[in-house]
Amino acid sequence: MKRLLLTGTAAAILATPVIAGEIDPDLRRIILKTSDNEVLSTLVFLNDQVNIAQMNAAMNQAKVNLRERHRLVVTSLQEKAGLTQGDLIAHLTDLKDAGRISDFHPYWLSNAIRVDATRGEIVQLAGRQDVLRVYFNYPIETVAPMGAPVAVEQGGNGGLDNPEPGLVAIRAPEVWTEFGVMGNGVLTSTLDTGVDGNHPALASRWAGVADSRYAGHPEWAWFDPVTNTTFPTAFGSHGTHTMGTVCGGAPGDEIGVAPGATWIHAAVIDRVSIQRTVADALLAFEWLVDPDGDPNTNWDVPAVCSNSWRLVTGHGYPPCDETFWTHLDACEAAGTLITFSAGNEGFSGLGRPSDRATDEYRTFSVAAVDANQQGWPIASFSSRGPTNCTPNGQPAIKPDISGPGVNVRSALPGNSYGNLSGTSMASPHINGVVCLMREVNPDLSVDDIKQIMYDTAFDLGDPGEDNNYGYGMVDAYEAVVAAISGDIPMRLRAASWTAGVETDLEVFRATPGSNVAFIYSIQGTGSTYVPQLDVTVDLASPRLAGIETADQDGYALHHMLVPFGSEGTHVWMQAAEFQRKSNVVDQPVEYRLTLEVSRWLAGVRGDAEVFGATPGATVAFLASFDGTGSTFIPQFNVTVDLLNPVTAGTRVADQNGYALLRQLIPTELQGRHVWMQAVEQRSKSNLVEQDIE
Ligand SMILES: [Ca+2]
Ligand SMILES: [Ca+2]
Repeated sequence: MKRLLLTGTAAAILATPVIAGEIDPDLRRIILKTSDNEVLSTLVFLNDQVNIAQMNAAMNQAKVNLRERHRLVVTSLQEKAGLTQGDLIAHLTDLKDAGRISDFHPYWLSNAIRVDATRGEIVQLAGRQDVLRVYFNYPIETVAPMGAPVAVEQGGNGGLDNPEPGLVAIRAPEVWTEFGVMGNGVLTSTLDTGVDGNHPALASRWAGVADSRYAGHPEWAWFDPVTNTTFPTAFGSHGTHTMGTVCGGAPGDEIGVAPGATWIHAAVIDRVSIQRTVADALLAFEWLVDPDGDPNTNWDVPAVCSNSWRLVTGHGYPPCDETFWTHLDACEAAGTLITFSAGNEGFSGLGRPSDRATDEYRTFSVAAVDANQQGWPIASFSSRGPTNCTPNGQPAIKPDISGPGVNVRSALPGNSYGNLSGTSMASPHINGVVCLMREVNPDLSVDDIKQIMYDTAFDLGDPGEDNNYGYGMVDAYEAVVAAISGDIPMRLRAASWTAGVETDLEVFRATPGSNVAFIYSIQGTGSTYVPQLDVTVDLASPRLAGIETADQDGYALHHMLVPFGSEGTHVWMQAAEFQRKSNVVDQPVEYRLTLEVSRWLAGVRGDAEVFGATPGATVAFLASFDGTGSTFIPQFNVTVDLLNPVTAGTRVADQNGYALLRQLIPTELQGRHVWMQAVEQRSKSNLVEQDIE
């Protein structure tokens, strides 16, 4: 067992009994490396938090409009903070007056207080009854673009006649011309490095000048807690470029997806030498969710906020950290869709909070593709999934959606334009598509907008959702068409298909109370009319897995035992109800047993390993020198894919379903070709085929 040796004081501090709250494990590690007098910035979360998930579900069910959502969420959060923070604030005020802590700041978006203090004071605060947990207040930073901006001429590209390749790829110009929809009347936002408010692509649509309701209140449209400016200013080129992609458009040079939208901005990221932290971002989200400070108005609340920054491991920020999640959930419940760039770390993984996959919709994470190339290949730098930040720790697919992010031309401070690459450039494209959707359907909920984007995305890479592209390239045209109709398709989700194992088929957004048929095909896709349901499904020779009745939320679940016989092939699944059908899910049928065999060298010991067996079951390792075929093995009640199989050996699978056969390969087998398969009761593995060397 590993033993952690602690120096005297640190050990004594962490040995202090914690009565109610606790210190986050990462803060504990930091405390151990901190001296007694050093001031640490922390976020103290109170015990009593609004249950946003429950509130959001109730509002979804009641189809509460955005204005009412905004009011309910903001007032609930503010009331919670007001009712529960009094004692702690009084205590912190005393501590500050006595010189025992440096500073503190209360929040309401999450029921939390930033406290800057020495480790001794922090540990004591964590012990309070009203404290849930104390976190380190980590630094944050932009997803730095790949390389410096490459200046390009204004008007040399772009415009309605010659739009940017990225805009064409996501079909934004088709939305502009066919529907006249450009995001007019929609308010958008970003949290970034500031924006050049004089840039011709953006100046006229800064909400502070575009909308008379802001007269005398620039602070409702521009948030700068660092230097308290009152007019949009660029503190780096990043924020001007990303906002340009959202809604930029000097007349005749529309560089943005939604060049009719107005914008507000919080300049809280990478303020040059001033390090920004989670607490600053929390302050910005608190502003964003109600800029005019009046919960009864929601004209001031942006439809969407794209974030081209993240919390990184380089700063010690741990994977899957949930510190940040509550603020984002509150913003989304109040009606503002939040997107994050996946990150520019390629296969080394996703940034935080892009790595979160606690459900289908959070955190909405954006990959970058090269829209200048045919087939829109994934950018090499685009952070790949999967993630393990899931409720059960099992891997989940990330990111969620793709947008153009290679050599994207947009605005740069000082009336110029330039190309940048990065997932930072992809996320604003998604922001712009949300603006277009909200223009045609202002009350679409955040979850519905994301679902429509998933359903209408142009699939790239491996069929279906994948760890490079998510659901694929966002399709502004199809997304707007779906938003106009408001008909959000029924959605089928299928767990993995493993022969001989029970699987779950889930349907969302069925008609409440209707009969949902779960169907599958092992013959591929086609077009088959189903008279009982009066619907034409997209499957060839469909088979019925079962019928379930959708509940009041339109949810239906079917458990089925995946039949043997199609292992190693594909299955296509679809759900249908009267006159409606779901998406098609296309999956490989997996083997329950996986066989792995080392190289066979005559005269040398060879290993054959089986994974995924039933613990305690007898596993037979079969070999055939006659090739593949179809042979029924009565003892195991299974038909194997071998001709004239011989049993190389049997083993009992251990508690992890693992079995190993280690055998000397007879020298006389040299030069032969062998096919191998493993079987247990009613289950067989993949085939392994090799030459014996
Ligand atoms: Ca308001
Ligand atoms: Ca795909």
